[in-house]
Amino acid sequence: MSSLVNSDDVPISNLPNNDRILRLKQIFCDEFGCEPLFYVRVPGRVNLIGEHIDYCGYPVLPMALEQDILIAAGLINEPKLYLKNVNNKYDKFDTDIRSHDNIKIISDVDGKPFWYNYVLCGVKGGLEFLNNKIVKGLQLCVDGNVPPASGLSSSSALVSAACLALLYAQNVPLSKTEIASLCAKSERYIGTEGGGMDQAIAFLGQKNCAQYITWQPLKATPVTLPANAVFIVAHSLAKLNKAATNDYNRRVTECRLAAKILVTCAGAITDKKIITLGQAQHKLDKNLEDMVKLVHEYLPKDVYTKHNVCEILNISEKELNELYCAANTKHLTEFKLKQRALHVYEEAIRVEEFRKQCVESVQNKNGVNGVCETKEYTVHENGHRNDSVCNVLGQLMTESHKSLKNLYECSHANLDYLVELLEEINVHSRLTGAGWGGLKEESKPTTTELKTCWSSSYKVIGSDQDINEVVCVSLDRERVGPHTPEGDEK
Ligand code: ADP
Ligand code: NG1
Ligand code: MG
Repeated sequence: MSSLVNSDDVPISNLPNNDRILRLKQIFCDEFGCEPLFYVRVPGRVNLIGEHIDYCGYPVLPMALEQDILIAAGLINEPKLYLKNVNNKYDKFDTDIRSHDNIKIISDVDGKPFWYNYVLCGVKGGLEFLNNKIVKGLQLCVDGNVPPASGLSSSSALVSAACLALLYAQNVPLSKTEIASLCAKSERYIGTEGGGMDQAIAFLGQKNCAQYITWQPLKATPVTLPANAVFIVAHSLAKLNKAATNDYNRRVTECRLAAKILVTCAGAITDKKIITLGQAQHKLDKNLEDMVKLVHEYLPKDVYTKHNVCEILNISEKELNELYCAANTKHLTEFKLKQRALHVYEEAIRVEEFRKQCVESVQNKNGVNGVCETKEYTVHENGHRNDSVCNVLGQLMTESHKSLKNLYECSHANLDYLVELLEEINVHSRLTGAGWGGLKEESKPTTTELKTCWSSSYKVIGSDQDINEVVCVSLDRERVGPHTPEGDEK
């Protein structure tokens, strides 16, 4: 008998595509010679707003996707892990899982992680949590349909599904917030020092709403989106495996240094501990707007050398490396502290505004004290009806994108091009996820290719669904029209 372990308690009959389960089951049987005992399913996510601020302690606003990582699992009596992927481009793998110390997460010669490293992260983190007390080994067969390395968090879905399978196999129950935090910690074994947004929404996402995720303690508050807002996810055709470069950790390091300098220059006493930009705000007892002013005052330079930072903080280079850097950022000699800190504080302001607009729009729709209020619409020059709430949300997304492009420098030429094309048709859009992308400028897709990808790869997600890298708010549902993307359920 099979059972489903789902990060959102969906019964097996409600799985989006049962053909997929049957195929996965068949491949599992062919590989391991027996039927799977249970299935694990963890979704990808799209972040609506609040990019690169989770690791600074600020709230974010993602929603879970229908696209997921699905794992069929079997139990064995030896402490081993056997791994198969339905996609043959991913090699089979097996390893001993007696102790988390034995699980080594090593990348290939180019520094790119092997796919199974993400599974190993989940298993290693789970074993550590269980003090290596496991009663069963695992046979896992993985089937993922979150576009990989595209900003929709395929990595965290894979890490989290593996960790969930290990815990379920040992019959260890954890609350959703506990397992989300455990998976955030586990994924750091891949080398990126992430903030926890992806694992949080993977476990705490709910149907028909986004989640306002806050930290310490981890909490998710549902946010209902305006009924006529349509969110679309499109792929810019640029991909990047985030753990293969130090782009992500460089930003984490820069934010830590900026936080420490702000607090030091403002005369607050700190010990040597790392503090986030959020903790800096808390320590200085300022609002976000004041923090923006303090950044201009205390971090005026465009570029800080390591020597500059050491002088301001009165520490040695060795201390700076040990306290604030990740393994792959210790060699860096220059940092952009003003730009990164400005993005973080201004993006945190945008998240609050976005959430406020959503909450107020629902209150207006339901009416305060039961009295239904009439919504006001303005008509655009181009004749389209313009809902003011959608317009404000869209503008916040546009500002977010500009900031990610110019201050955080994590966009990509393809993505900016797609954003420009959408602007022409009066659609607001932004990058979602960590960003970047590996294609070189010369391989930039043509307008036709991008337009094709735009019109063929999206799903409407305002109420329940979604797909990839640029998120767009359209002004109203009629303008987008009915759409059945390829492979969608009929
Ligand atoms: P993302 O934005 O999707 O989280 P990451 O760079 O963090 O991108 O992680 C992408 C990596 O996750 C891929 O390069 C691959 O190693 C792994 N991965 C994602 N989906 C799958 C899958 N279905 N099967 C195997 N590995 C996967
Ligand atoms: P992606 O693009 O899924 O690798 C990363 C981080 C998030 C968050 C976003 C940027 C991990 C696992 N994920 O997402 O925590 O910082 O970038 O907002 O590190
Ligand atoms: Mg990822």
